[in-house]
Amino acid sequence: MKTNYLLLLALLSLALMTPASMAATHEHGATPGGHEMAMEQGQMIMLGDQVVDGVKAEAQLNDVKTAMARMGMQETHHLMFQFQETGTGKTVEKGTAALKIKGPDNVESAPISLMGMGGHFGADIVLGAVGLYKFTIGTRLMDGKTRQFEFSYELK
Ligand SMILES: [Cu+2]
Repeated sequence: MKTNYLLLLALLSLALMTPASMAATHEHGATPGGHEMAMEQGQMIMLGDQVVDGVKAEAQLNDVKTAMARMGMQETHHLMFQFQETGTGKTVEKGTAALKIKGPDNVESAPISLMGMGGHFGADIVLGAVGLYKFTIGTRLMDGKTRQFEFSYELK
């Protein structure tokens, strides 16, 4: 009984901490320059872009280790993707996306669902060891088609 209560408390505090972590990571859609906010927090790393079947995905990694550690959280990076219809140049805001991370140990993570947040999709992730990371992103966006994008990053 007591254990359950403690677990509930832990879950509640987790739920309460999520918005704080998001705010610390960057501003989501509150201003048109949301990404400039992000640049003030740690290092912004561009991972390039890739076009698949009429959609361009642009990936950015934001080093948030210091801000997260200050809040007692273990996440080291905010990974975000911006999708654009190549035909119209329009930013895709709706749809679902999931991420898999393969780390230097060559083990692929379970899918992490990405949250749509003011023009981009993102997640706070842990890159715990130096080495090469492969990010595989599966999407189902505006037209209901599935697409897969791949990015990589070497953590030094
Ligand atoms: Cu984000």
